[in-house]
This record gives sequence, C-alpha cells and structure tokens, in this order.
Amino acid sequence: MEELLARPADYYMLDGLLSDDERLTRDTVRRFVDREVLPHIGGWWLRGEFPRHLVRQLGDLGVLGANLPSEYGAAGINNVAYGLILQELERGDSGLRSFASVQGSLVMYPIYAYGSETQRRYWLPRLASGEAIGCFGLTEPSAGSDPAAMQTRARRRGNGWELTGSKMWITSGSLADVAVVWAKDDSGEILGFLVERGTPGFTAHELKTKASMRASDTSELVFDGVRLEDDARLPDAKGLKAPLSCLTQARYGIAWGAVGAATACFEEALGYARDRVAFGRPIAATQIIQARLVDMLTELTKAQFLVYRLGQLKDQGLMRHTQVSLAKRNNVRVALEIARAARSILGAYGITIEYHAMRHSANLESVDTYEGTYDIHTLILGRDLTGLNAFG
Ligand code: TGC
Ligand code: FAD
Repeated sequence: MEELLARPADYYMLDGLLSDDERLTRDTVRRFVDREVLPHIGGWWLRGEFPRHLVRQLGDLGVLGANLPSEYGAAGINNVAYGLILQELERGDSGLRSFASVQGSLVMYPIYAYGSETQRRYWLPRLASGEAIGCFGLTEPSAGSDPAAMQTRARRRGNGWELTGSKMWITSGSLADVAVVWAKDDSGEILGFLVERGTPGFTAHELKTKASMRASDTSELVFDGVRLEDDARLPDAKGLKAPLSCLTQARYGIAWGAVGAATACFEEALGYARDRVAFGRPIAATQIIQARLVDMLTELTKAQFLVYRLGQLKDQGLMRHTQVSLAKRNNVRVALEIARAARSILGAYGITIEYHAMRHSANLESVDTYEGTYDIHTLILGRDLTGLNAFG
C-alpha cells in the first residue's frame, strides 16, 4: 500500500517490465525535469519564453535523437528508453518534448534516413549535442492535414534550386540553424532541402499570440527566391512518403509524451483532492471525485501499456505507421481529458499557473491538432481497417 501511494500512477507496476538501462535513462531525465524545469516552467510559459539554455543540457544528457545510431553522435538507445525520455520531458511541459521531438524525429531522422553521408557527418553530431537547432517545415498556411496540397516550389536553376513559398506553425522555426523544408519540383514531386539560417531570402517570424504551447517557439518560415546548391537537397527523399515517414517517428514520441503530461495532471489532482477540505472532509472522500480519479487512472494505465507495447514492436522492427496513429490519437486525447478533469478537481486554483493542469490542458490542445489531428488519425485507421479512403 505504501509503495502504491508513493507511485500511484504506476498502478500496474509497469516499472517492473523495464530493463535496468531503461529505468536508469528514465530516472536521469526525471531528475533533470524535477530540478531544471518544474520550478521555472510556469514563469517561462506565462512570459512566452522557450528555455533555450536547456538545449545544451539536453544534448549533454544524450536525449536528442537518442534512438539514432551512436556513430553520428547520438546515444543509440532502444525505442522504449527513448519513449521514456519523451514521457519525462512532457511531464515537464509539452513544449520541451516538442522541441526534442522536432530535433530528433523531424530533423535528425530525415538527415539520417535521406541525407548524404556528408550531410549526416556535418549535421547529426551538432544536432545531437544541442550545438545546432533544427526545425521541420511541412505545413503551410493553406495546407495542414493535406500536405500533398503544398504550394512551396523548388525550381531548377542551373545546377541548383530556387525555393519560393512559406511554411506555417513551425516549431523552433526562429531558433533553428537549419530547416528541413519540403517543396514540390517542376514535375510535382515532393523533395526535401536543408536550408541554413542566414541564407539570403530565408526569414522566420515568431507567432506571438498563442494561448497554447507558450514555452515553445512557433514560427512562420518565408522563402523568397532562396538559392540553394544541389548539395542542400536530401538526395534520397522523393515523394510524400519521405516526410510522412518522419511524422511516424515523431508521432511515436508524442504518444509517449502524452503519458507524461497525463501523469503530472493525475498526480497533481490526487494530491490536491486528498488535501482540499470542503463540507468538513477532504474532497477525495466524495464519491464523485473518487470516480473521476479512477477514470483518470484507468485511462492513464491503458495509455502506458499501449506505448510500451508499441515500443517493443518498434524495437523488433514490426511497428506499422497505422499503429502509431492509434497510439497518438488515443493517448493525446486521453491526456487532454485527464488534464481537463484535473483542472476541474483543483477548482479555482486550477486556473492558475502555480498548478500544472491548466498549462498542460492548454498545451495538449495543440498536441491533439499537430502531427495529424484526432480526426485525421481516425481516417488513417478507418482506411487501414476497411481499405476504403474517406479523406475526400
Ligand atoms: P498517402 O497515400 O496516405 O501516403 C503516401 C505514401 O506514404 C505512405 N505513408 C506513410 N509512410 C510512413 N509513415 C506514415 N505515417 C505514412 N502515411 C502514409 C503511404 O503508404 C504511401 O506510400 P506509397 O508507397 O503508396 O506511395 O497520402 P495522402 O496524401 O492520402 O495522405 C494523407 C494523410 C492524411 C495520411 C497524411 O497526409 C497525413 O498524415 N496528414 C497529417 C499531416 C501532419 O501530420 N502534419 C504534421 C506536420 S509536422 C508537425 O505537426 C510537427 S508538431 C511538433 C512536434 O512534433 O512536437
Ligand atoms: P486543417 O487541416 O485545416 O484542419 C482543420 C480541421 O478540419 C481539423 O479539425 C481537421 O481534423 C479537420 N479536417 C481536415 N481534413 C478533414 C477530412 N478529410 N475529414 C474530416 N475532417 C477533416 N507543422 C510543421 O510542418 N512543422 C512543425 O514544426 C509544426 N509545429 C506545430 C506546432 C504547433 C503548436 C501547432 C499548433 C501546429 C504545428 N504544426 C507544424 C502544424 C500542424 O501539423 C497542423 O496544424 C496540423 O497538421 C493540422 O493542420 P491545420 O492546422 O491546417 O488544420
């Protein structure tokens, strides 16, 4: 019983299924988040500041792109351990996990999977250490769920390319030293490019009016006739499948991260309900609050097992991208519902930044939308089940 009260969110003792290495990785990041993030995150979030000073520390901890091979400077850990890292980062804040997801899954992964050896050797060690920051530009002002409708063009100019268009809602866009940008060539084929900060014609503009993900940089990228050499192109990326394969990697991490945000909210609500007295007794002694807490714990426990099994499948090379859609869709929606329930258990205190539930709830509205909305993942899964396309 005492053990349970100490770790109420691990009701099914999933901890016991982890290897020593996985547990060590998780606990290292857990301590980092407790020490470096939780005491400050409310202020950063309110002021709309991304904690840039943490980037090198994340690099030193080895968490950036940690599931990529060590020959390029990454940690080379397995996918369960990688998922646990993202879970712990998002227990701190979705914006921090988002930074790590973009850096590892949307910038390092495409360079690793589709880049030249020269691009890999140059960028991956810098991105793994946090010396360089990356961003990923797929979404446009008029093309989000349907990236095939992108307008950004890469036109042949001599031996190189000219890039024209814009990308919207780009995480880390104003911080990035390098942007992975997706554009159509003259034949309509989707290609990927590495565009470095400072390249003439390339500008980034931070969006300042967000009521969600406030401790994360979200920017618009503009490409006004940007001239690139052919060696800026990711040589092996051809067609929509290339960026979509990066999304699979990021969605995998998001499904784990959502467990972290949900855990923070569940534990906060449980603690508060035990302490808060109304009508002469703790609100935790009421049937309605107990029922809510039990529903939260049940969904959290199911979400934990979903990603644990998904991680095993990924480590065995058996994971399908539609299984990632199921986990992303479920776990983010569950986390959002747990955050809202926690906020309500906290009463008026729950709307303040001294508690975590409201911040997580506001952040998770973005997480529910990005990397494929809840509805888009429903349609991906519906198509997989029936063989019929309901997107049109
Ligand atoms: P569709 O015919 O479905 O696919 C074209 C080809 O790609 C393959 N494929 C995938 N491969 C790997 N992973 C995936 N997730 C894949 N999904 C599809 C597919 O098998 C096909 O291959 P082939 O060999 O037959 O050519 O193309 P479609 O145009 O019908 O796609 C529709 C849809 C809805 C699946 C897709 O476009 C989609 O996923 N839309 C959502 C867009 C999205 O998620 N954008 C995210 C932008 S990045 C971001 O939000 C970062 S947030 C910051 C953070 O991560 O924290
Ligand atoms: P739309 O596609 O316009 O969808 C609007 C609504 O219509 C949604 O509810 C959707 O589910 C619904 N809908 C659309 N099509 C259908 C259909 N066929 N059937 C039923 N319903 C449908 N993008 C990047 O490329 N890089 C990033 O780093 C990045 N970071 C982001 C960070 C934040 C904080 C946010 C909020 C977004 C970010 N995005 C990024 C963009 C994100 O991926 C898109 O917002 C997302 O893909 C949805 O696109 P949209 O906003 O254009 O919505």
